[in-house]
Amino acid sequence: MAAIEVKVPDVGTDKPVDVIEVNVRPGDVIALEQTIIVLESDKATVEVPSPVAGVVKSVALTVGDKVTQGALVLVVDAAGSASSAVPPSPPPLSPGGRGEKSNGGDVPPEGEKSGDGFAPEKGAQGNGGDVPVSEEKREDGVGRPLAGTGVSAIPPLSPPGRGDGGEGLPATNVHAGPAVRKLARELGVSLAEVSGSGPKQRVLKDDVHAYVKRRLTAPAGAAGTGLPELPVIDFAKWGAIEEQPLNKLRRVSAQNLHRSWVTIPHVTQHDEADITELEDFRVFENGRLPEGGVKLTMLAFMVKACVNALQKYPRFNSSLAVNGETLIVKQHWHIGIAVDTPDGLVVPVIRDADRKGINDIAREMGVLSKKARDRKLLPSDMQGATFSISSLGGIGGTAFTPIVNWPEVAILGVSKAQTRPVWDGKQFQPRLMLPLSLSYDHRVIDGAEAARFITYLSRLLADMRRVLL
Ligand code: CAO
Repeated sequence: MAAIEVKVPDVGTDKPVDVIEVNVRPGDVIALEQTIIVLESDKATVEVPSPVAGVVKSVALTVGDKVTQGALVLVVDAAGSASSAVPPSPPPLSPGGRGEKSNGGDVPPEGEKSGDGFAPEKGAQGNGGDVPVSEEKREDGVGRPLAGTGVSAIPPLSPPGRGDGGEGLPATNVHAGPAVRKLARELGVSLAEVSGSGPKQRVLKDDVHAYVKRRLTAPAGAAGTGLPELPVIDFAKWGAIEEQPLNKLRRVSAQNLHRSWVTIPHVTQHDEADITELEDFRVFENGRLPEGGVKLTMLAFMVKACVNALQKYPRFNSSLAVNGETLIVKQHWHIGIAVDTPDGLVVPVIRDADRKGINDIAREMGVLSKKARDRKLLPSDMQGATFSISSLGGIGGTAFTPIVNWPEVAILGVSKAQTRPVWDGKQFQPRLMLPLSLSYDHRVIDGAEAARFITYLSRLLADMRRVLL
């Protein structure tokens, strides 16, 4: 192995130029023509390619240094080479533009050479001006159909048309070197969206990597849905209006509901339970309540039946990890109950419902719904639910599609029970039928499993003795 000194090539000016990126470190294995540093003059930036392949022994420059031709850049251990090497002079590149590889052999495109050998900033994409690079000319394949498939290649992370990386349009206001622009294009990142941590807010490679990492690890949905922004509409154009600011509860629950709706693939499975006997029992029990006794509600029975069904079908009592790779199955059964208040919807939680009797659940629900309406719920009263129930049965309706209360994976909607004629095989019988609507996260729960869950739940409600089995 010979130690080769790599020096700054002729960059077309005698004036010192800034070192704005150092792309290698001691110990790195570098390839021939791999970019080792990026230099910047007043007018443009160029990548300096390595004239040798080998292992970097030492790096003589740091970001911020000013250098002229002949300054030492690196010492590289390379076999069978001379003891000193100067990289081929980079062509007068425009940032991120044509000839990005800076292989020195390229003839500078006509009309791009500026006085100091650096290309002018205009036409930052190197296509000779502000004209977008046509799809055929894109090197990175973004937006082009994959050969023979008719399917588009990986779409850019950012919406198109917002600068570099989108549709090949120049991100003219972004301060970034060619290597960074190339990287951004390869990753489909719009540099306009990346905050630069370098001098003068220059975007560095690390900034692009950090941006991609942030986007990939952001909770699903938080990184944007890709939907076009909603236009602001002036409704007063069509008649009188009154603007009512939303209170904090409504604003927060709107955000949560929206996030759940756009990030969870919802399916709702409907069924009905014959609660004729259960209702008779409930009414009978309530009729002989002792003084100050707690009224048994249908919802309290629902909670108990749901816990039983959740124990039989544990995936319904789980959460999907944010990375989408793990299912967290909970071995505690905390049931959230949607409560309608004048200020908006809240979901207090009945903890450890598996260990409580129906009377206790009914009592606790009474306490929690009063606290909700008196605005006395604490944040801790509303945390940790593993499954939720939303009952509109006291109001009316035949079915609805409740929205899964993320991070839960399922929610049961209950509508108004009605006495209906039900065929028993010989004749119609008047039966009290309770409509159930089970919404679930289809990433976690299959349709067949949901059908089994709701069928099982209906059977339990038809004969609550099954809960004891
Ligand atoms: N079918 C028919 N009648 C029902 C019923 C059902 N499924 N559920 C309750 N009822 C009747 C009860 O029998 C009771 O009637 P009586 O006063 O004659 O006995 C009445 O409705 C009130 O019932 P309840 O006291 O048991 O209260 P509830 O269980 O219906 O509801 C609560 C409690 C807190 C869930 C409810 O007050 C509430 O806030 N519901 C709205 C929840 C909501 O907004 N969900 C939507 C979320 S998504 O936007």
